[in-house]
Amino acid sequence: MGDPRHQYITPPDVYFNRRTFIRAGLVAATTAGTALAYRRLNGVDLQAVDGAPIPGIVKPTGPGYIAHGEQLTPLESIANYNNFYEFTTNKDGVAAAAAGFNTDGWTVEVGGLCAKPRTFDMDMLVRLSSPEERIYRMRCVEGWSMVIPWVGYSLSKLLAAVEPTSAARYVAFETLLDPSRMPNQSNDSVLDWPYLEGLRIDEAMHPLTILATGIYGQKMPPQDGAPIRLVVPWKYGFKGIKSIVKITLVDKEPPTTWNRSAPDEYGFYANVNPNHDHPRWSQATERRIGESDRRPTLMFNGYADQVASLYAGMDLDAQF
Ligand SMILES: Nc1nc2c(c(=O)[nH]1)N[C@H]1C(S)=C(S)[C@@H](COP(=O)(O)O)O[C@H]1N2
Ligand SMILES: [Mo]
Repeated sequence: MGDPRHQYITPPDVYFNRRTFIRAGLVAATTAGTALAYRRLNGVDLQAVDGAPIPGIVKPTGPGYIAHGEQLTPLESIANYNNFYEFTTNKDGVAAAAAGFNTDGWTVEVGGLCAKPRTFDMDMLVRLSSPEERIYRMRCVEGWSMVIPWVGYSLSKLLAAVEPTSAARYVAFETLLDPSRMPNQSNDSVLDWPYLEGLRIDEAMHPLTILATGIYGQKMPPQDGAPIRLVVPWKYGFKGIKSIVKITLVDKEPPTTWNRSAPDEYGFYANVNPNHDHPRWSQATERRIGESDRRPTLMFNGYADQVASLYAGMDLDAQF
């Protein structure tokens, strides 16, 4: 707790009284590709979201792929209340700080313990598999949640393409390191850059684990992790590393940014678990963006039927 960087995660009760929130959910969802006027809500400038529509989105119905019965969080809320510390630690300010983020010529280097390491450009990544709509709950470790219609496909498709060897037991992910494009990376008191994440290989191969290149049927806005980010719906949001440039198959549990920053607060697994409180707040409930009452947090964020078997025999509270 002596690490001054802990201040960057705001305890839930503080930020929920802040301006954007209460009304954010009242803003109507916009349709994909619609140009929005630049709007102000409760004094906050809302960035318009006007990404190019993604063609050919399919809607497979695998278990957990669509959060049935959940109301979608409006696009404006998803795109104006963000955690993306490379730009700013102010959630309301990420959209403006990331506007114009240049992803031209983006590549993702996929290598390590595999037979066919390769560097993919975005065209190759987009063509690798049909874009799928996945409507997932997202639960941030800070105690808020959203329901987000992602566009992407299972990470397993990409991993299969590079043919992991039997020695590959984990997958390590890395965000772009470029302070000229991600200005808060000039500030090394925020986090150690680049942002790092990791999964066990079976977690990475699970069909619910996706690489997302869009939301609401359109290309990913910069603030949500353009051009490509990870989404692991049964884990806390910080596992969903944004703006990925490198994916490496490795044999040992890789270092992860939040675990290194505060090992007693953020574990490697970070499975959503209402029974394991954060040292500084309860994880039993959450605030769904746009709702006023807190709701119970679900074990594995409601994906227990799909993923609990991955952790058979593990002490889930020890593996926080
Ligand atoms: N590179 C990078 N990835 C990141 C973060 C970050 O600061 N940097 N924040 C994480 C956290 S804490 C959350 S809750 C989600 C937020 O995603 P969203 O802004 O698209 O809702 O992104 C995660 N991925
Ligand atoms: Mo988060």
